[in-house]
Amino acid sequence: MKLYGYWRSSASYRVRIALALKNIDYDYVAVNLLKGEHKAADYLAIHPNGLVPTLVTDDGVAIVQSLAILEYLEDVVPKPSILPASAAERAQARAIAATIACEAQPFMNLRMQTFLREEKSFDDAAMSDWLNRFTGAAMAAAEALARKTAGQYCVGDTPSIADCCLAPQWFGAGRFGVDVSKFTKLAEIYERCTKHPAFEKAHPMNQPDTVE
Ligand SMILES: N[C@@H](CCC(=O)N[C@@H](CS)C(=O)NCC(=O)O)C(=O)O
Repeated sequence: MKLYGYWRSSASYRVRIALALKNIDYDYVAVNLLKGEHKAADYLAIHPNGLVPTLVTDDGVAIVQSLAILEYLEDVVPKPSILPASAAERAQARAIAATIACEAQPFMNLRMQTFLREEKSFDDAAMSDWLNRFTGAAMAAAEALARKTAGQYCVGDTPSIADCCLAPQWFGAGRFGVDVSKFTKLAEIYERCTKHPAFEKAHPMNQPDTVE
């Protein structure tokens, strides 16, 4: 398999965690977002929306959208599973993953921030308001959901797709100054994730394209 990603991209980081949890070997192709490589014609041919990540299977199928990639990895390498055992808990793990991936992370995106700063005159204070209002609200929802389902991790005692999304979100929120001080359950789970070897391997600071 081949993963097109960027070291600091939280959506790429989600997929790297799942690959590491499942011990799947893959080739990593760095797509430099700051140089606009995600908008190059050859990359748009595999990801029409010009975002990372993209996973290209051994059969040459390009799969986009990190949540779809996580589900694909679960289908082709079921063990160790990144979904809990019961149907209700699987839905709860997917719900936390979606709350983060669909409702918290998009507000932090490079294209969103570039548009607001360059075309809507957002300064640091306005950007901070924006991020804290919208990303903060979705993270508060994730916190409330995790409080109902968490054991050692977001749902039960095993890392799931919810944790694959939580760790990158926590990292990104820290980068962009989102106030996470009230999210004590997520903080506790994130701390546990940082000690897990798969999360460590997938961490942005440990990638071939990491810039110190
Ligand atoms: N929903 C997509 C989001 C992908 C995404 O937003 N990727 C970001 C990096 S985390 C990106 O490529 N941003 C480039 C840009 O905003 O121009 C997924 O989960 O894969």
